[in-house]
Amino acid sequence: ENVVKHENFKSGNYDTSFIDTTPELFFFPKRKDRGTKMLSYIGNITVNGFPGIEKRKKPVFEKPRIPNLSADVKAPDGTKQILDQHGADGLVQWIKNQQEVLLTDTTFRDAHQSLLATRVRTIDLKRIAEPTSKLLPNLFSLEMWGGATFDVAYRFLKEDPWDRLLALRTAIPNTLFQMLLRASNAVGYKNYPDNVIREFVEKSAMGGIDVFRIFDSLNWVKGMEVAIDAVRQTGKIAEASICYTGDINDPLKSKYDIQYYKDMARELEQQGAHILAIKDMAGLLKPQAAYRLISELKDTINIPIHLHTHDTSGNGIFTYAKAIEAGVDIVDTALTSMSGLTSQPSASALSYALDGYDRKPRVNIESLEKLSDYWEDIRKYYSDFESGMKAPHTEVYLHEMPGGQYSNLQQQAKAVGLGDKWDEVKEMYRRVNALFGDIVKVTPSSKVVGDMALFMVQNDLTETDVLENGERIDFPDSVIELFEGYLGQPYGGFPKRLQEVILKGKQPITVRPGELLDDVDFNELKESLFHEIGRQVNSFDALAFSLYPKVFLQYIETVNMFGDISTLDTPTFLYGMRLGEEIEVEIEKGKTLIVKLVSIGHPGADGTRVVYFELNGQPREVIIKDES
Ligand code: 3PY
Ligand code: ZN
Repeated sequence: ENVVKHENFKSGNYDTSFIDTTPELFFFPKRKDRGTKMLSYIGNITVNGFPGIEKRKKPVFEKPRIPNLSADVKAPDGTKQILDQHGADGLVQWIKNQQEVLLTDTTFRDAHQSLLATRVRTIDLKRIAEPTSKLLPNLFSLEMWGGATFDVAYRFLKEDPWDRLLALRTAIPNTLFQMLLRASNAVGYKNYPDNVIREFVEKSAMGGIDVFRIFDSLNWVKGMEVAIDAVRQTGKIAEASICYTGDINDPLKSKYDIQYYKDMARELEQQGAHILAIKDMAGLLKPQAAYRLISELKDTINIPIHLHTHDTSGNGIFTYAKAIEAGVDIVDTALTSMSGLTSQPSASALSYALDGYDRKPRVNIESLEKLSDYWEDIRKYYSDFESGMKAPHTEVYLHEMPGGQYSNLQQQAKAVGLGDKWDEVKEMYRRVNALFGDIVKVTPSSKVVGDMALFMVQNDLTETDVLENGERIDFPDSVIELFEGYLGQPYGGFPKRLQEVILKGKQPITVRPGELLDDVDFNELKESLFHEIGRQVNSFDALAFSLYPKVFLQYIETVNMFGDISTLDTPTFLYGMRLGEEIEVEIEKGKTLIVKLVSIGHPGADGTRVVYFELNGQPREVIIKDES
C-alpha cells in the first residue's frame, strides 16, 4: 500500500531499484487494527444504512458476469500505442486517415455519472478493466475520469480518484484514456488559480490521461486558454469543446446560431486544439441540425471532430447517424446496459444501425454484449441512485438540463425536501435559464441554474419577485459568484437589471478570474496539510485539497476512522451485511479477511449497539451508535 501511494510511483517515475532506494517506505505508521476499522464501517452501515440508500435488508445479488478470457491472451495494441509512438500530431493524422467512425466508450464515466449519480466505485471498474482492454481494442478512447467522478470519489465513495486512474491504467495499456476537464474549473465548481490548473493537468497526464476534453461552462474561449496550453505542454491531446445549446435550425432560438458555432470552432483551432469536441451535454442536437453543424464545421476547420451527446430524448442514434453521414470522426457511446436515457446512445445499437454502411465502426458486437452483461449486473447494486426515468424525455428540448445533472439535481432536490416537487423544479430550471439571458448550461453554470431553481421553488419566488424585490433577497452564493463574473463571461453578457439586484452594489469582474487569483504555494500547502492530517502529503493529496479542502479533510477523517474501505465489495459497502452472512475482503494483494456477521445486540441506554462478528474465525465486537 505504501508503495502504490508513494509519490514517485504515482508519477510513473520509478524503476526496479525504487524500493531499495526509498527506505521511508518501511517506516509504517503505528498501525491501528485494520480489521477492526473495517468491522466498524460494516457495523455502522448495517445498523444505520448508507446516505442516499433507503435503509433495508441487504438484497441478494447475482454474481456479476465477468467475461471468461484466457490470462495468456494479451491485449492487442490500440490507440495508446499510436499516441505514444507518433505523438499528438501523429495521432491526429491517424484519426483523419480512418474511414470508419471511431468510438469513445463512456461507461466508466459519463454513463454512470448520468444514470447513477456518479456512484460507481473503483472496485467495480477494476474487475472489468482487463476484459474491456482485451475485448474492445479498436476504441478511440475510454472516457474514465474527470467530470464529477473526482469530487464524488472523495465525497461519497470515500476513495481516492488517483488510485482509480493508476489502477485502470495498469489494467488497460492499449486504449487512450480520456477525461473531462472543466477548463479553469478543473474538476470543481469554480475557477482555480492558473498554477492549480497546470499542476492538475500535469499530474493527470502523468497518471495516465491521454485525451483532455476541455470545456468552459459559458463557452468562453478565454477561460479555456490556460487548460489548452497546459495540455499541449504535456504532449497529450487537447480536445477543446464547444458546448452545444439551443437549436441552430430554430429561428426562434437565434442566440446560438450556426455562425456562433463556426466562429468558436475556428477560435479553438487557433488556440491549439488537436480535436474539436461538440459537447451536446443535454442531448439537444437534433438529427438534421447535426448534419448541418458537422458539415459546416468540416468546411470551417481542419482538425478532427468528436461528437458527444446524451440520449435523453431518444433521438441519439438518429443524431449520430446524420453526424456520421456528414463526416464526424468520433462519437461517444456507452455499453448497452449503461446506455440510453440521460446516458450516451448504445454502441451496439449504433453498430447495428449502420449495418451495410461503409463508416460502420470497427467493434465486435459479441464483445460489446459480453461487457454489457457485466454492467447489467453491476447496475443493480446502485439502483437507489437511479433517477426513476423509465422512458425517453422529449421535454429535455424545453428544460435543456444536462444528462449528467439530471440524477444529481434530483438527489439535491430530495435532500432539501423538494423530492415531490421535481416537476416544478424542472420547469423552474427552464425559467431560470430564460431569466439569466439563455446561458450555456453545463457544470458549473448548470449547477448555478439548478441552485437558483431550487431556491425559487423553495421560497415560492417568481421572476417578477426576483427582479422587483431582489434587493431584499439573499441569493445562493453560487448565483452571486456567477453574476460577479467568477465563472467567466457569458455570450452576450449578463442581463443588467438582474445582475444589479443580485450583486447589490458589488462590482463584477470582466477579466479572466485566474488573472486575479494568487498561485497556490504547493510546498507550503503540503507542509501545513502534513501537520493537519499527520501523514505524508503527496502532490495528488495537495491537489485534491486545493480543489476541495473540506471534502478532502472529511475523506481523510473517514479513512482514519474506517481504514481503506475501497476494498469492500459494493453490496457490503452500500448495505452492510445480513445476519449470518460471510464475506471475503481482499485488503491487499494476497491478503484476505473473512468476515462473518454473527449478531447485533439491542440498543443500550446510551443508544449504542454491540455488533458481533467473526474475523478470520476469531470473535470480534464493535460498538456502534444507533442513529435511528
Ligand atoms: C461534467 O462537467 O461533469 C459534465 O458531465 C458536464 O456535462
Ligand atoms: Zn456528457
